[in-house]
Amino acid sequence: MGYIKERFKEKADALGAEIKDILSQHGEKVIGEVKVSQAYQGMRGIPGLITETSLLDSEEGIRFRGYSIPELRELLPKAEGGIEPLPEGLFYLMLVGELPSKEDVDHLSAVLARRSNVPKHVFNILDKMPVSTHPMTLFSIGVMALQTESKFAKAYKDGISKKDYWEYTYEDTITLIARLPQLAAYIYRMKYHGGESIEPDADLDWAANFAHMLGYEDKSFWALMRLYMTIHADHEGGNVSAHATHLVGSALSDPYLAFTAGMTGLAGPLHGLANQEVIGWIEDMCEELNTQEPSQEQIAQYIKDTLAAGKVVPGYGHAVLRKTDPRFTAQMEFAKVHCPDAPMVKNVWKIYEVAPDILNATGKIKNPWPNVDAHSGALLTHYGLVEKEFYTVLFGVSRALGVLASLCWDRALGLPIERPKSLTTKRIKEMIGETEVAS
Ligand code: CMX
Repeated sequence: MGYIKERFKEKADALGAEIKDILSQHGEKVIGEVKVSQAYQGMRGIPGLITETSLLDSEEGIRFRGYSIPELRELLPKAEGGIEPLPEGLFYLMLVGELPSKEDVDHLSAVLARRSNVPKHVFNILDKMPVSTHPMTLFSIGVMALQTESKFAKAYKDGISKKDYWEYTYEDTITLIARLPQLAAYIYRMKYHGGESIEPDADLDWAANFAHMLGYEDKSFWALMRLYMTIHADHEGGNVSAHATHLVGSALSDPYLAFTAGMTGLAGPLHGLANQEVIGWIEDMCEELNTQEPSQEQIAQYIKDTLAAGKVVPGYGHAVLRKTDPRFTAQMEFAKVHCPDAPMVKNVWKIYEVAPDILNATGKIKNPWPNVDAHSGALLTHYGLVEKEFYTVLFGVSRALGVLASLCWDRALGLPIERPKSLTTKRIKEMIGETEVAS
C-alpha cells in the first residue's frame, strides 16, 4: 500500500471511531430545524450533510481543513521557483487532513504522472462527437468512457467486503485525477486546435503539465493554473457538483459515475458554467455599447437592463456567501501582479465597483458580491485562452480534487445511501394546519 494511502486509512479509522462515539452518545441531539420555506427554497442552511474536506463561512469564505485561501497560498508547497501552491498539496491536505511536506507533494505528482495515460477508446469516442458539442458534454462523456477502468466497479462485481470499499475508491480517485488533465487537454486541442494534441511531460507537476498539454508554455500561465486548480477544488458539500458526486456515490456507483454526476451539475449556468457566462455577458455588453472600455455609467445601465430583462448578472450572488468571495480576491491579487492593464481584467474590476450597489438595491438578492466565476475568465482571456466554452472544464478538473477526496472519506467512514424525506404540498398544508387541503 502506498504511504499516502496508509496515512489516509489511519486518519479515517481514527475519525470513524470518534464518529461511532458521537453517534452512540449524542445521536439524538438536535442540531437544526427545518422551515417550510427551506423545504421549498433549495434546502438552504439545513445541516444534513457531512463533508470533512472544507467548510464555508458566509462572511469569511472557504476554509480547507481550517486553512483560508491566503494561508494556503503561503503554506502549501510550491514548484521550484514557483509562487503559487501546488494543487496536489491541497488534495493531500483534504485527504489526509494535514499540510503535506514538499516530498509528499512531489511523490503525489510522480504517482499522478505515472497513472496519467488515457486509454485510446476514450479519444475514439470523443472523435465521433459532432464538433459543435459543448466541451462540458465532451468532458462528461470522456469521464464516463474512462469508467471501463474502474477498480471499484470490478471489485464490487467480484464481491468485496464493505470494509474494503474505501481502498478501491481511493485507487479510482488517484487514477481519475491523474487522467483528467490529459482528457481535458485532448478536448481543448480537438475542438480549437485542429486535433493536434500535445504529449504530456512527466517531469512537470500536475497543473503545469495540464497547461503544457493545453499548449501554454508561459511560466506565468503555469502559475495561474496552479492557483486556479487550487481555489476551485472544493466549497464544502452542499454545492451542486459536490452534493451530486456524494449523492450518486452513496448508491455505491463507482467514482467515475459519481464524478460524472458532479460534472453534469457543474455544467449548469447557475453553478460552474457561470465563468463562461460572465465573459459572454461582458462581450455582449461591449458589442452593444460599441466599446471595449465601457464607462461605469454604461456598465451600471447594462446591469439594470439585464435585471429588467429578468436575467441574472453572472458571477454575482451566492447561496451561502455574503461577502466578496476570497477566490475572487485571490484572482484579483494575481491579476494586479501579472496583468493589471489587461482590458478584460479592467472591465471585471469596473463591474465590481458598480454592481454590488445595484444588486443590493433590488432588495431581494441576498449576496450582491462577486463569486469565483466573476474573475476567472478575464485572467484566462489575458493569456490567450479565449475559448470561453472551455472554462467550466478547467473548473471541473480542479473540482475533482475536492469531491473525490470526499468520496474516499464517504467510503472509508461507511456513510450510507443518501435518502432525505420529500413532502407534497398537500402534506405541508396538513402539517401547518391549513383546513382547506387541495387534492
Ligand atoms: N443577478 C440577478 N438576480 C439574482 C442574482 C444575480 N447575480 N443572484 C440572485 N438573484 C436573484 C435570484 O434569482 C432570486 O430571484 P427570484 O426571487 O426572482 O427567484 C433572488 O435574487 C434571491 O436569490 P438569492 O437567495 O440571493 O440567491 P440563490 O441562493 O437563490 O442563488 C445563485 C444563488 C448563485 C444561483 C445566484 O446568486 C445567481 O444566479 N447568480 C448568478 C449566477 C452565478 O454567478 N453562479 C455562480 C455561483 C458560484 C458557483 O457555483 O460557481
